[in-house]
Amino acid sequence: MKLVIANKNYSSWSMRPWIAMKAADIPFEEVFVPFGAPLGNDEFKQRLSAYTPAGMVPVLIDGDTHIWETLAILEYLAETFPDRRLWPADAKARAQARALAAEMHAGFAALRRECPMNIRRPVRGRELSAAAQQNVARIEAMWGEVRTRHGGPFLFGKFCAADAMYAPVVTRLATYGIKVSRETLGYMEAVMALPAFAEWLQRHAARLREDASTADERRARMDAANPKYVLRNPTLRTH
Ligand SMILES: N[C@@H](CCC(=O)N[C@@H](CS)C(=O)NCC(=O)O)C(=O)O
Repeated sequence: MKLVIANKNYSSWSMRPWIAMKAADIPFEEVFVPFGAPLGNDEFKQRLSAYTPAGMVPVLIDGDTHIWETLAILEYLAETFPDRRLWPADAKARAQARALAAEMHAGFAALRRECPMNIRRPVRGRELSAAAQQNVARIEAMWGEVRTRHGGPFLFGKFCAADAMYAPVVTRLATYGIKVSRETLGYMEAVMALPAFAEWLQRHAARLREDASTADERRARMDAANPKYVLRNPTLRTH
């Protein structure tokens, strides 16, 4: 299986199935398509068109089948690897886990807009609009309710697809210094302590290092090939 994702710093939708697959120990090959700038640029869409005409990551590829849309990917993984228990075993818990996942998929627009995932950003507080504050209150209430019912440390006891859906929200609450309850912090700690979460951060850091050394090499090559001062303005070259 292959999972097509974009930049680990920003791509919250990429993070969800990636974390789910790592946490459930489902092997896959990662295919990285960088966002570039600005978001939605032609080169990104062009590169991605090899995997999906939908123009967005993530995409799961299993043989000749391409699955786009995060919830569909998680469902496919759960069906393909039933022993990994990506959804809770109990039917009622499973229905609620799906409700939480769907609410994340369709909702919390204000929080998503005001606090985009940005792992590299130094932790600094941010004032939230009333709408985003309501989103946070709803998320905390929902997490609290299911964790109380199922005993934690994850939403439904053991890690499941609903936790994967909320992993980027955990980073947002942390990055933007959003004030949350002790219970919420307990959940955030559980998610951040996942080896899969740590691996996402490590891989992100490794790519930053790689990009930095590529930039250094490029600079060194330029310096070696060019004299220190080059008049690049073509009108000056005519003199
Ligand atoms: N509904 C989609 C959302 C995917 C999505 O928004 N992906 C973003 C990256 S996090 C994307 O590919 N954006 C590229 C663009 O907007 O051009 C899903 O659940 O997979």
